Amino acid sequence: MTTPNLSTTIKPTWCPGCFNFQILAAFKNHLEKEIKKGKKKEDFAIVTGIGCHAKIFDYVNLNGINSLHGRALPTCLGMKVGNPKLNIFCFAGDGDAYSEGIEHLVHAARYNIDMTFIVHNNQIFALTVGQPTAVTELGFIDKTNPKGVKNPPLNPIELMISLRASFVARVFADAKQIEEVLKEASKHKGFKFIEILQPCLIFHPDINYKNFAYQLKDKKHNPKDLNSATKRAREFDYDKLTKKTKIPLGVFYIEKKPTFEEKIK
Ligand SMILES: Cc1ncc(C[n+]2csc(CCOP(=O)(O)OP(=O)(O)O)c2C)c(N)n1
Repeated sequence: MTTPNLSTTIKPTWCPGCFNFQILAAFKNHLEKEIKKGKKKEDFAIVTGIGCHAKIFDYVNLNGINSLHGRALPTCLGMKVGNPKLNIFCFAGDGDAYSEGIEHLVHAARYNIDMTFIVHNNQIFALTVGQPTAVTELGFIDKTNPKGVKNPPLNPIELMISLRASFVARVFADAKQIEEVLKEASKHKGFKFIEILQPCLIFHPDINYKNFAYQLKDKKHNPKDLNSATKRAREFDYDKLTKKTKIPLGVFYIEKKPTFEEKIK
């Protein structure tokens, strides 16, 4: 079988060196491998929110919907009701997923929709030039917060585990790490939450994160252990980095349970 062309003719307008290019490359590689294994391009769909991350919609030659800011997940839900077999990859920013659209994320995890939700977490509203989101660190200053952010950041990994989301992972925006987690996630049926730490080179350039990270699999972490997953999730609170900061990466939590599609049959 020949591999269909997954590229479009649209030239990316991300900043040179933007970590979104790593996400794009990994996603296309993953799809190509799935198609080589026998899946059809039409088995997949792409859904995005609005933001820098959402430009990925223009660069991948797949059916789908470039949805509204914060409303990508209800769009996926509707698509799944219409076609439960569709393999949906939904891309959202942290503004999209954790600020504007947090209510949808909570319920998508509860419903256990069988789909993959990928958050490009740059801890900033990037497309609108750098306002803080729900995961921006305390004290961050911009024109909308001249005295600095006063509310502590949300911990999305801890939130997802507390909701018993059925697959919870976090990786750095490195194509190899992303491809690996997509491969792991493809074996799982249910709501697959994957957060990608994706520094924004202009408005939130935390490339330093790599130096604080460790891989959960190197610590023999068991993703079926809820208590251990919660403990690991609390190791990084998304606030300012200190000498003691540790950022666990990899699969935190996996739980097998009935999917939304099975429940509405
Ligand atoms: C309902 C709605 N609210 C606000 C906006 C304005 N807006 C467009 S992009 C954006 C920022 C997106 O930030 P994020 O989701 O974190 O993605 P990023 O640009 O960082 O990839 C905002 C606030 C909008 N388009 N629609």
